[in-house]
Amino acid sequence: MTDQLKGLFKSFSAKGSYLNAEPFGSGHIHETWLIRTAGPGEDDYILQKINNIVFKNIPELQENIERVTRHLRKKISDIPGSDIKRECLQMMPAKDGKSWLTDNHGDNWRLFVFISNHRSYDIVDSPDKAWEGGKAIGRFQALLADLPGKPLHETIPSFHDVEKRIDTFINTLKADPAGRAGYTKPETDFMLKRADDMRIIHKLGREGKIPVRITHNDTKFNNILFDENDRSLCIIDLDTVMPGYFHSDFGDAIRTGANVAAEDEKELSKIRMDISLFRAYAEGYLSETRNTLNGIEKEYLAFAPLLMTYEQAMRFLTDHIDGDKYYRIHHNDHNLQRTRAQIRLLESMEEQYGEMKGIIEKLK
Ligand code: ADP
Ligand code: GN1
Ligand code: MG
Repeated sequence: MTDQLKGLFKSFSAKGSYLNAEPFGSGHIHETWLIRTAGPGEDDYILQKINNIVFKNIPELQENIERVTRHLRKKISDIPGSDIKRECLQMMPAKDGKSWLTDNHGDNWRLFVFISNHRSYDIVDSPDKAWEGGKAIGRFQALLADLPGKPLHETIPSFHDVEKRIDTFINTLKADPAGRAGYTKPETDFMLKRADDMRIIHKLGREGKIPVRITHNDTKFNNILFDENDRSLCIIDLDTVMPGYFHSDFGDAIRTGANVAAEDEKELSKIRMDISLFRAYAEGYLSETRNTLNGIEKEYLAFAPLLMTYEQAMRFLTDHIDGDKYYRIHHNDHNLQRTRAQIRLLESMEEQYGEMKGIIEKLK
């Protein structure tokens, strides 16, 4: 493997002599390696094998990231005092000029400059970090609002279309390819009972009351990197930047950034949405987006975390019933454990929904 990674690294136009490689991060989708270089002052790199079951059209995927990073680079460079090297993801081209390369097994690889001295959090432990995260996502959305040119490609069709997710779930349940539908009945019933309530944001979207904008679509908290002083630094994982509703970004960040426990916590009693983290995140987010969001978008902001937690529980459960084809798992029942944790988190949000609405009402 080491020889292969070294060979791949050398096929990119990156400065620096290869020292070693190690698996890196806790992402669920790609195979990610940190490539260390030997010389002092040389950049390190992130080498990724792109998951081509999840992303079926690699040229379109890469074209989106090229356009988005080019635009962000230009805008962030114009901000006085910005540190462009650490505030914007940078992809290095392969020696043939393309932004990815295909190896002799047909796997696709890409290389990013490693953002040095960053911190990354799977669990958020203070309102200050939550506020920073909210501000970072709001700013990211604002920076992309004037992306020039044609619409971005839909890298995963209907990614946050909960109505399609519900249909896929029901079809998977009927097909039951791994014989798991029987024992997951309690979780299935929980999901189906809430299905109708979850359609509201998409209904408002269809009616033109909530606009389609450019969104990140995977605002899991560990996709926001922080600096040594715990100030937000850079938004990464740009694979799903495409047209969407702001609610997806707000909701998914709360799902991961206001949960006091891990996304897959086994001990369900440890899982809870912390209302002070919710408030801090919302404050940071609205400090950037207050003047952009329309009245109906604001009215449904408090609902977004419930929707995204529901959708995530359904995605994990669908994958479990389907025989674990989508997410990287670390043990047999991992997707079921993740489902149960998300269900518990959703219950905690439901218990606090009145308070969440009150907070947004005051802040908006
Ligand atoms: P996945 O879709 O699998 O989550 P990511 O693109 O988020 O893949 O990368 C996985 C992890 O690798 C991230 O959570 C982060 O820890 C790390 N990472 C990715 N890109 C960079 C980068 N340019 N600099 C530093 N760390 C990075
Ligand atoms: C995946 O790529 P990563 O690990 O940041 C997934 C998200 C899920 C998340 C759940 C492209 O995010 O949609 O919310 O896992 N990304 C994709 O942890 O499906
Ligand atoms: Mg990620």
